[in-house]
Amino acid sequence: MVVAYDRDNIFAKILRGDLPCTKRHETEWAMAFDDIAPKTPVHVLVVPKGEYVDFNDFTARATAEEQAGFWRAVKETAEICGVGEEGFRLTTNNGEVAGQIVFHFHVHIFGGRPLGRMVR
Ligand code: DGP
Repeated sequence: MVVAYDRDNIFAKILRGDLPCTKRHETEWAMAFDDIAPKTPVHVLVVPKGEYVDFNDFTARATAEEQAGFWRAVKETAEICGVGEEGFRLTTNNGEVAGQIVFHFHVHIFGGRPLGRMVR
Protein backbone atom coordinates (compact mmCIF):
# COMPACT_ATOMS: atom_id res chain seq x y z
CA MET A 1 0.00 0.00 0.00
CA VAL A 2 1.40 3.37 -1.01
CA VAL A 3 -1.27 5.77 0.27
CA ALA A 4 -2.60 5.98 3.86
CA TYR A 5 -6.38 5.71 4.27
CA ASP A 6 -8.00 9.17 4.43
CA ARG A 7 -11.32 9.17 6.31
CA ASP A 8 -12.37 12.25 4.35
CA ASN A 9 -12.11 10.65 0.92
CA ILE A 10 -15.18 11.07 -1.31
CA PHE A 11 -16.48 7.53 -0.87
CA ALA A 12 -16.09 7.67 2.91
CA LYS A 13 -18.25 10.80 2.84
CA ILE A 14 -20.84 9.06 0.65
CA LEU A 15 -20.86 6.06 3.03
CA ARG A 16 -21.43 8.40 5.99
CA GLY A 17 -24.23 10.21 4.14
CA ASP A 18 -22.26 13.48 4.07
CA LEU A 19 -22.34 13.53 0.25
CA PRO A 20 -25.30 12.50 -1.93
CA CYS A 21 -25.30 9.58 -4.33
CA THR A 22 -27.70 7.59 -6.45
CA LYS A 23 -27.74 4.41 -4.41
CA ARG A 24 -28.38 1.10 -6.20
CA HIS A 25 -27.76 -1.41 -3.42
CA GLU A 26 -26.66 -1.62 0.20
CA THR A 27 -25.82 -4.52 2.48
CA GLU A 28 -24.05 -4.98 5.79
CA TRP A 29 -20.78 -5.09 3.88
CA ALA A 30 -21.05 -2.77 0.91
CA MET A 31 -22.81 0.08 -0.82
CA ALA A 32 -23.30 0.53 -4.57
CA PHE A 33 -24.04 3.81 -6.33
CA ASP A 34 -23.86 5.33 -9.81
CA ASP A 35 -20.55 6.76 -10.95
CA ILE A 36 -20.73 10.55 -11.21
CA ALA A 37 -19.29 10.45 -14.76
CA PRO A 38 -20.72 7.27 -16.31
CA LYS A 39 -18.75 5.73 -19.18
CA THR A 40 -21.46 3.21 -20.08
CA PRO A 41 -25.27 3.08 -19.62
CA VAL A 42 -24.69 1.08 -16.44
CA HIS A 43 -21.67 2.35 -14.53
CA VAL A 44 -21.93 1.58 -10.86
CA LEU A 45 -19.31 1.66 -8.12
CA VAL A 46 -19.37 -0.92 -5.34
CA VAL A 47 -17.49 0.05 -2.19
CA PRO A 48 -16.91 -1.96 0.98
CA LYS A 49 -18.00 -0.35 4.24
CA GLY A 50 -14.60 -1.01 5.80
CA GLU A 51 -11.67 1.36 5.40
CA TYR A 52 -9.44 -0.01 2.64
CA VAL A 53 -7.32 2.03 0.29
CA ASP A 54 -7.27 -0.32 -2.68
CA PHE A 55 -7.61 -3.95 -3.79
CA ASN A 56 -4.24 -4.89 -2.32
CA ASP A 57 -5.21 -3.44 1.05
CA PHE A 58 -8.68 -5.05 0.98
CA THR A 59 -7.41 -8.52 0.17
CA ALA A 60 -4.63 -8.20 2.76
CA ARG A 61 -6.67 -6.94 5.71
CA ALA A 62 -10.40 -7.66 5.25
CA THR A 63 -11.75 -10.77 6.93
CA ALA A 64 -12.97 -13.67 4.83
CA GLU A 65 -16.52 -12.73 5.85
CA GLU A 66 -16.06 -9.12 4.71
CA GLN A 67 -14.54 -10.21 1.43
CA ALA A 68 -17.28 -12.73 0.73
CA GLY A 69 -19.94 -10.15 1.67
CA PHE A 70 -18.37 -7.57 -0.62
CA TRP A 71 -18.20 -9.84 -3.68
CA ARG A 72 -21.74 -11.06 -3.02
CA ALA A 73 -22.86 -7.41 -3.09
CA VAL A 74 -21.05 -6.92 -6.42
CA LYS A 75 -22.98 -9.83 -7.93
CA GLU A 76 -26.28 -8.64 -6.48
CA THR A 77 -25.66 -5.11 -7.78
CA ALA A 78 -25.12 -6.37 -11.33
CA GLU A 79 -28.42 -8.23 -11.07
CA ILE A 80 -30.27 -5.24 -9.57
CA CYS A 81 -28.95 -3.00 -12.36
CA GLY A 82 -30.25 -5.41 -14.99
CA VAL A 83 -26.94 -6.63 -16.45
CA GLY A 84 -26.42 -9.78 -14.39
CA GLU A 85 -27.60 -12.10 -17.14
CA GLU A 86 -26.47 -10.33 -20.31
CA GLY A 87 -22.97 -9.60 -19.04
CA PHE A 88 -20.85 -6.81 -17.63
CA ARG A 89 -17.27 -5.79 -16.93
CA LEU A 90 -15.69 -5.51 -13.49
CA THR A 91 -12.73 -3.16 -13.08
CA THR A 92 -10.68 -2.06 -10.12
CA ASN A 93 -7.86 0.45 -10.45
CA ASN A 94 -5.23 -0.55 -7.92
CA GLY A 95 -2.94 2.40 -7.26
CA GLU A 96 -1.99 5.59 -9.03
CA VAL A 97 -0.24 3.68 -11.77
CA ALA A 98 -3.61 2.20 -12.74
CA GLY A 99 -5.35 5.58 -12.65
CA GLN A 100 -6.95 5.23 -9.23
CA ILE A 101 -8.17 8.64 -8.06
CA VAL A 102 -10.36 7.75 -5.07
CA PHE A 103 -8.40 5.86 -2.45
CA HIS A 104 -11.24 3.88 -0.92
CA PHE A 105 -11.29 0.44 -2.57
CA HIS A 106 -14.05 0.12 -5.17
CA VAL A 107 -15.08 -1.99 -8.11
CA HIS A 108 -16.62 -0.48 -11.24
CA ILE A 109 -19.46 -2.39 -12.91
CA PHE A 110 -19.73 -1.43 -16.59
CA GLY A 111 -22.55 -2.64 -18.82
CA GLY A 112 -25.69 -1.87 -20.74
CA ARG A 113 -24.03 -1.87 -24.18
CA PRO A 114 -21.51 -4.04 -26.04
CA LEU A 115 -18.16 -3.20 -24.47
CA GLY A 116 -15.78 -4.71 -27.01
CA ARG A 117 -12.59 -6.54 -26.20
CA MET A 118 -10.12 -4.90 -23.85
CA VAL A 119 -7.08 -6.76 -25.14
CA ARG A 120 -6.57 -7.73 -28.76
P1 DGP B 1 -10.94 5.37 -9.94
O1 DGP B 1 -10.43 5.77 -8.59
O2 DGP B 1 -10.00 5.72 -11.06
O3 DGP B 1 -11.35 3.93 -10.02
O4 DGP B 1 -12.23 6.23 -10.27
C1 DGP B 1 -13.08 6.78 -9.31
C2 DGP B 1 -14.42 6.99 -9.90
O5 DGP B 1 -15.20 7.70 -8.95
C3 DGP B 1 -14.48 7.82 -11.20
O6 DGP B 1 -15.02 7.00 -12.24
C4 DGP B 1 -15.40 8.98 -10.89
C5 DGP B 1 -16.09 8.55 -9.60
N1 DGP B 1 -16.39 9.66 -8.71
C6 DGP B 1 -15.54 10.65 -8.32
N2 DGP B 1 -16.14 11.50 -7.47
C7 DGP B 1 -17.40 11.02 -7.30
C8 DGP B 1 -18.51 11.47 -6.52
O7 DGP B 1 -18.47 12.46 -5.80
N3 DGP B 1 -19.64 10.71 -6.61
C9 DGP B 1 -19.72 9.60 -7.40
N4 DGP B 1 -20.89 8.94 -7.42
N5 DGP B 1 -18.69 9.15 -8.13
C10 DGP B 1 -17.55 9.86 -8.08
